[in-house]
Amino acid sequence: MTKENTFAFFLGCLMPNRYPAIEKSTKFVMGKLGYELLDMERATCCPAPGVFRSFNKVDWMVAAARNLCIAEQLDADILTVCNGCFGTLQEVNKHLKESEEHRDLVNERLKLIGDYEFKGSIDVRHIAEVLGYEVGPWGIEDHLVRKVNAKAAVHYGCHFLKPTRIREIESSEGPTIVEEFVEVLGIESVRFKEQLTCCGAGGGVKAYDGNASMTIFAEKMKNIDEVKPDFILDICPFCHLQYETGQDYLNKNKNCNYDYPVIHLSQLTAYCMGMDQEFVGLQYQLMGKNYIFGGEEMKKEGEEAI
Ligand code: 9S8
Ligand code: 9S8
Ligand code: COM
Repeated sequence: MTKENTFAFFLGCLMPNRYPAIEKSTKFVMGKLGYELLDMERATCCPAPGVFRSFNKVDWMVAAARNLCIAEQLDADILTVCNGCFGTLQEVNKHLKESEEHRDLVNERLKLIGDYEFKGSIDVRHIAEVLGYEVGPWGIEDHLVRKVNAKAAVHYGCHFLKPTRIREIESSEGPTIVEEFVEVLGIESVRFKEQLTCCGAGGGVKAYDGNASMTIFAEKMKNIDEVKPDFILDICPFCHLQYETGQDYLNKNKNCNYDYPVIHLSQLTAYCMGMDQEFVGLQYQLMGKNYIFGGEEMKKEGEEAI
C-alpha cells in the first residue's frame, strides 16, 4: 500500500518546457481536492514510448524503471498528465511486475547506475483516470466555482487507450470517461468523425516526417471543424502541442483558417475550480482574443489567488 492521497508527480519533458500552465493547473486541482503531489527529483524522460521503445526495448525499460524507482522510494503512486508518459510508465511497471526474467535483467542494469531496484510497489495513474474514476463527476461538483457553457471536441490520443489489454481503461474502443467528467463542468462534448485516431504527432512521426504528421493532422482538423466546437480538449501535452502549432502550420501553409483554443483537462478543471484564467494559461493561448470562457459564476470565492 502506498501513501494515501499522495502522488509522485511525473512531469515528463513537454509540460515543464512548453506548457507550465498545465503543471500549475494540475497542482491547483489536485491540491484543492486534498491530494499531495511530491516532486520526483532527478526523474528523466519517461522515455517516450513511440520513440525509445521502437529502438531498444531493454534500454527503454531500464530508463523507465529508474523513474519508477524514484516514486517507489517516495512510497507514492505516480501521477502523469501525459499519455506518452502514462504509456511508458504504466506499461513497464505492469510488465516488470509480471516478468521475473525482465525484472532481474533490468535490476542488474539499474545496479550499475546507483541505488535503484525495481520492487513493483506502486501504480501509475493518468489524471483523466483519477478525475474520471476516483474523484468522479459526483465528487467534483462541490468544488466548482464556475461552470463553462461551451462545446468541446475531446481528443483522447493513442497511448491513453491503447493497447487495450495493457491500459485497462474502461471501453478503449468507445471511451466516455472524459466526456462524463466534463459534463459536470458545463461542457457539451461533440462527437466527430474518427475521433479516436492519432493526432499525427506520436510514434516519432512529428520529428521524423513533418509532412506525414501534418497530413494526418489536417484530416483530424477537417473532421473537428465539421462539428464546430468552441475548443479542443486534450489529455496529453504532446497532442496539445500538435493541435496548437499544427493549426498555425495549416493556416500558413495550407490555406486554412483555424483558431480553435486548445485546452488540457487540468486547465479546464482548474478554471472551473476557481483558478484565474491568466494562470490557467488560457489568456496566453487565446492570444488576446476574447475569452471563450465566461461561464456561469457559482460562488464568490472564485476570486481567490493561487
Ligand atoms: S517525457 Fe520525455 S518526451 Fe515526453 S512528455 Fe509525455 S512522453 Fe514521457
Ligand atoms: S495521439 Fe497518437 S500517439 Fe499520441 S497520445 Fe498524445 S500524441 Fe497525439
Ligand atoms: C506520444 C508519445 S504522447 S510518442 O511520441 O508516441 O512516444
